[in-house]
Amino acid sequence: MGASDVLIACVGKPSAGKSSFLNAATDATAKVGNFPFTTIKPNTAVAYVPFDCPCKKFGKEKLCQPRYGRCIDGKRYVPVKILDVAGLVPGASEGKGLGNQFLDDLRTADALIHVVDVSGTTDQDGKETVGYDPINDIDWLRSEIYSWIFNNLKKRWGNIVRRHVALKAPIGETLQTQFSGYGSNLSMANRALDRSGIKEALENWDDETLGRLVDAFLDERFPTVVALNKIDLPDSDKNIDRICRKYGEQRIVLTSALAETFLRKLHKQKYIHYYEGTDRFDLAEDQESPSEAERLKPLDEKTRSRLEKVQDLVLFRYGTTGVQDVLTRAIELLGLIPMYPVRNINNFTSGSGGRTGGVFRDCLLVQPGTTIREFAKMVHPEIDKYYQYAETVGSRRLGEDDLVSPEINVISFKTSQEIKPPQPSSTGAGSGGGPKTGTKKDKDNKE
Ligand SMILES: Nc1nc2c(ncn2[C@@H]2O[C@H](COP(=O)(O)OP(=O)(O)O)[C@@H](O)[C@H]2O)c(=O)[nH]1
Ligand SMILES: [Mg+2]
Repeated sequence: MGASDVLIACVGKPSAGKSSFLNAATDATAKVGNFPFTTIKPNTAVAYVPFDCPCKKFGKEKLCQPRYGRCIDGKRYVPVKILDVAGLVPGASEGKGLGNQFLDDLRTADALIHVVDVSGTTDQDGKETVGYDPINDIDWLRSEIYSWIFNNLKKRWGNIVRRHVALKAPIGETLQTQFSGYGSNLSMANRALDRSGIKEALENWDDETLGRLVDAFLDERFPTVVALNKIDLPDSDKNIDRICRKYGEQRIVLTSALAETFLRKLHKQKYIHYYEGTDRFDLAEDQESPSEAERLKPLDEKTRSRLEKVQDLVLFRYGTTGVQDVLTRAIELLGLIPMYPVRNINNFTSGSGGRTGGVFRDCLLVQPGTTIREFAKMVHPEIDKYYQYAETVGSRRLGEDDLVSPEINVISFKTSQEIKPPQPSSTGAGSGGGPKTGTKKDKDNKE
């Protein structure tokens, strides 16, 4: 994975609906290749996460011109990668171990979506059944990852403590040496330690203390949204209530990958106009005087009755299909801030070398805690090299140690030399100056 891309991994037992979720989340209507990612593996897809675009606040909706993704009436759809992680088989920690491919995939992920079949119609191996309790699946994934990390630490604990004492290292650094293999960085290791509330010296930790640390590390390293999928099936209802009561609603989203795929397909085929992420769609008979391009086709009886079913079982009951909500929730858990670098802080264009480029052309998802100077480097290495100062709306100057935030998400960098525009490449994926989705990983790796 490119160090600067946000990657969300879909995990879950076989037949939970991972591939269906990926399909549903992938926008078939977007232009092919309309994203900045240069490498897309076969089991990876690109989804678009909505944010409020500043074009709305500044009355520039008509001029807004995203280089990647799109902007519809002030809703900005920013590309992120999602990965279909197959190969998670139950009973792994009792001998079989988590598969290597599975662990490799996990290491590259910024956040996880745990897809759970909430209907109880598939057993722990993904085989058809009735009345299976999906709570088993939820607990099971976390305990698998927990055991993987706990056992690895435990095996080497004697050595870890000896080395720690000999080097007189801060605890965070000792832990990071152990956690780096899971895709951690120093600030993450330190946050895990803080979160655990552990105050004892490392040499006095017992298994319970170590367990608390691993728990805290899991929360920091693998923020997880649980997608309770297949809510369209009749048996789902009773399980949903029970699960939400047990786990709280913060990390749980109800989804029907099937319903979302169906709605998007009808949209693409121009039978309906589906407003993604809502409970609304238009039919041909709802249109008053559509332009030729917008005109919808009439539905046949069979499709119409399927659509009514989706409306009754999913949209009316739960508000949305949940697919977009899962992605939004994952980005929220990561705390990523959409940042909009522009060349001209007055008209928000990004032209260079005499050309005028689109308004709010670029959007980067940035980790909280990133400084303005670090952000400059993410936008373009040459901006860092020739950096003079940064300003936000109203030509207000920012310090290079100020932190990025939603309040100052439109930023222009002044440099001592003109920055060359990125070379357009054949894939449309700019390498140099293209908008990147930055995560704390790139930043911390350079610490
Ligand atoms: N009713 C219903 N079926 C679904 C839903 N999502 C997936 N499925 C079905 O569940 C089965 C397994 O889905 P798949 O995406 O292949 O699961 P994976 O093994 O986790 O990738 C397929 O028959 C899907 O059509 C859903 O939201 N509702
Ligand atoms: Mg699959």
